Amino acid sequence: MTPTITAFERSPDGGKGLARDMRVRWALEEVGQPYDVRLVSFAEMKEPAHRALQPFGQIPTYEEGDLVLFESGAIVFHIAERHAGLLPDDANARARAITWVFAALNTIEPPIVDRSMARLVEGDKTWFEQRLPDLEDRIRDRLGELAAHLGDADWLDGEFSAGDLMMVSVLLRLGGSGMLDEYPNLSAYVARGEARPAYKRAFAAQLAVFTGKSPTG
Ligand code: GTB
Repeated sequence: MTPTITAFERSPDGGKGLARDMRVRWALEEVGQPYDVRLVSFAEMKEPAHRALQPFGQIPTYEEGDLVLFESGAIVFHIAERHAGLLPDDANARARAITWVFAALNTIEPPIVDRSMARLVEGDKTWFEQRLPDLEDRIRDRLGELAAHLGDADWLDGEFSAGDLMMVSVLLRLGGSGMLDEYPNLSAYVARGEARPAYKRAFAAQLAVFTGKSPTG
């Protein structure tokens, strides 16, 4: 059964792939599962019909038959569980890969989101420029720790997994900040993720929503 996901009708990032449907698209591309996309406006996201799928009135959602999921982490985990390619077969390696999904969402993403939200909501306040270094130092603490763990490995724990997919997706949210450049092994890690054919297909598909052009040209 072909699943349907939801995405922004018009993403505020202008097609940079930063909205959270991108990680779901990437996971579906990695496992070779075709999918449909239903685009929703900001107004539609807050309507009862969408809230029945996503109680918080957000994207992405995932519908597959009578299964409805929300939360990008839960959706990616579901895809990884149902298809080969994103989780190792070995039980312990699988548990570690899942741990990295949680680490990306619970340990790395929160300070990155704090910085983005501060910029969005408080960017015009007089005290914003004073607050920014603290927000960025909190991100740097985590990036330094992550960089130390990664070392010169290609991926966080052996083969590429859902943990890497989620971590790269989260780190990409720092694009334009210059912060990733301070950690050359993390920059290279993110570049390896972006170089994956599945990532490129997912990126082209979400960009096509914005440009109106077909991803295949
Ligand atoms: N925890 C949920 C999940 O992981 O699925 C969070 C979902 C979420 O935050 N969805 C956002 C949304 O629907 C879109 S992705 N927001 C609308 C609302 O809450 O009313 C967050 C996002 C939005 C825009 C950019 N951007 O423009 O760069 C980046 C990320």
